[in-house]
Amino acid sequence: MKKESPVKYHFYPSDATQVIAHLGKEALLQQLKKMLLIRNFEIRSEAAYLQGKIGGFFHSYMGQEAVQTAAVCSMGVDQWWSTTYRCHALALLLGATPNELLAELFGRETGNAKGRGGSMHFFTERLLGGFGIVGGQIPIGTGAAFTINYLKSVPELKGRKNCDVSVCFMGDGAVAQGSFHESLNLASLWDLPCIYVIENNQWGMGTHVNRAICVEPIAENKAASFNMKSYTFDGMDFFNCYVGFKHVFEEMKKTSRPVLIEVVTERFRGHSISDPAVYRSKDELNTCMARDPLIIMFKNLESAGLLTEEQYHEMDKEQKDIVMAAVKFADESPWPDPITLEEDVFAP
Ligand SMILES: Cc1ncc(C[n+]2csc(CCOP(=O)(O)OP(=O)(O)O)c2C)c(N)n1
Repeated sequence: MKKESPVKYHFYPSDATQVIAHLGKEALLQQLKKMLLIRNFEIRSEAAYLQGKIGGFFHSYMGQEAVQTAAVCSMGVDQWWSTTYRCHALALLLGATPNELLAELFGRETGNAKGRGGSMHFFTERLLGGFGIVGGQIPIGTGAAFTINYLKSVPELKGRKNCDVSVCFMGDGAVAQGSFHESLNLASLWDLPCIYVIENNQWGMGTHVNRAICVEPIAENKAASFNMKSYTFDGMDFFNCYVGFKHVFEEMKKTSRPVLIEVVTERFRGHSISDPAVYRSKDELNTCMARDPLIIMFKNLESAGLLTEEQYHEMDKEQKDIVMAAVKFADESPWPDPITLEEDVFAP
């Protein structure tokens, strides 16, 4: 059960009007389109799961769309990225196609990991995964940041293609893991350009964050013990996340100092598809869904005269059609040939 939560967050200051002027109409519509693609992807895959077309674990990113969309928009695809099992959105944002991701969920040969990984293990050239172990990606993201510095410091490797930063997303539940503390300690000691992002969606499975983590706001309280700067963003507001991530990114390119960010957000579904979320009342859910990140973005664009409600629904329908076509593609794709079962297995 949830306890009363009097947490006072200090969000990084932002002004939607300035972001609208800075990014311009086309770029903003592209971002909204991406958020609509993610939402439709989650809705249609959930339906396919309930029809028995998908097996295994399934964790929806619905409600959190603004966070990773803004992060990728502000830093560009070409960084190192790592995240949890809640990885559908990040894979889409980093260029994986709806076809290959749906096929992966369906366990088909045409899938993103040839049908072997499923929902929790999407990857792209820059996405190091999709991790099922809570906190498992934190040392990986830290190692990627180490690589960035290493490539810069070894003269023979200086010509190699490199990134500016490593961005490592985690849930609030991961903060209590040892891997969090070891990683942030080393990142600070070694000046690693790693942006650690806690997506605080208030719950770790059915346990409310204020029953699991002893200090809140989390980043604000924890960062000092790693000699890091901290920031807090409003995860339901694309504009706030965009301004905050952009600031951190530009600062890190100059300092190479790691940073701890807490993004306050909400998941609109249970922890996973098999969680009916009875620990959260209907009223609580309605309150958080009233701050739907897609609607907040739409309302801002509408009041700036960049989008009408009709155009918004058209965009939504376009993205729905793309996802429906991907569901068909997945459904018609072949199963992996059993003879290939031992391919890509590295264990001796
Ligand atoms: C090391 C480890 N312990 C426990 C689990 C079981 N488990 C899976 S998800 C989860 C909750 C994590 O919550 P949080 O980090 O807040 O992420 P969210 O699911 O809210 O995005 C737990 C305890 C696990 N996968 N790995």
